Amino acid sequence: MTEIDTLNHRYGISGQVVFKEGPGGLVIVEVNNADANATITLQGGHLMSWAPRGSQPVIWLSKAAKIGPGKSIRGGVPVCWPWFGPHPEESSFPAHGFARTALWDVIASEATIGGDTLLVLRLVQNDVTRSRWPYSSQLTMHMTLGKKLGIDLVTRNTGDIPFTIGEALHTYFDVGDAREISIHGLSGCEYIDKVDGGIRKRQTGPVTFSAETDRIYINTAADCLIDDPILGRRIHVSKQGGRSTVVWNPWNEKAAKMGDLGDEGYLRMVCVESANAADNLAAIAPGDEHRLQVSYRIEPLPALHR
Ligand code: TA6
Repeated sequence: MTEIDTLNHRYGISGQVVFKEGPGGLVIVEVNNADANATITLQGGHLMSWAPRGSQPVIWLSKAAKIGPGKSIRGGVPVCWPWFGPHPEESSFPAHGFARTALWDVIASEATIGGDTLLVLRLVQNDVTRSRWPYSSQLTMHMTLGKKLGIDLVTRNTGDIPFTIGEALHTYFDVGDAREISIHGLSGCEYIDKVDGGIRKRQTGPVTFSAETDRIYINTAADCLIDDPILGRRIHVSKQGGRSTVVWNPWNEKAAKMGDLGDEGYLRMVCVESANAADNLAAIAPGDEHRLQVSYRIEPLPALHR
């Protein structure tokens, strides 16, 4: 029995959860229920797409994404763990940690009575991960897929040494035109402006985009709203357990150098990342569990905001 056969036998749900070989030879799981469809690769525990039934996709995936073994995928919901950004000491370690390119396995699947699909994945630890993270820990991810998308990233300290993590659900949202959107919920928050030498500033009003934008908003538990007048919708980005929100769009010049964002792809995406980064790293004591939770949903953009 192949790995995919075994996965379908143990965790497949007829007509709702199907494991198959996907792009780049990666194992993917396709989720289809009455309220939504989604695609996740087991490499990275990486949700690549989510669309509520009858809606434009909410999660953006680059048409030029390079999908294959060991490669980070441009788009979807990359899992940044156990550090965010460059490793604080080891420049040879991968940016944003190793979870997004490591193998994850499935530990549960369920068709919930509410009509959602629940998938629970666990990071597979091996010599490579242990060489980069010398602590006893377990990382699991609980995805609830339906009219809303819920993701819980759960870190458990299974050893007797305390540790501190940086993390983010580095979500790429699909927008009609990044030049026309506005992000609400961060006004008054302090942020680190990575495009302006990392100096600290304070947000006034909504976040709008006309150039490369790369900001770590700190000490904020606020939900965010992405108002999109082109697609006529509002994306609610709710979080629990995250004290930072990262907002990123590479804009044209950086996008052109990246090679996997596609032509003008930067105009169709914005990253609003629920995180614990910079000043907000999460300390986890032995035996404790830390949960970073997000919930995304869409509604028509209220007429007043069009
Ligand atoms: O979250 C924003 C950011 O840290 C940017 O600085 C940029 O590096 C982006 O992540 C993408 O990083 P990646 O390693 O996926 O190319």
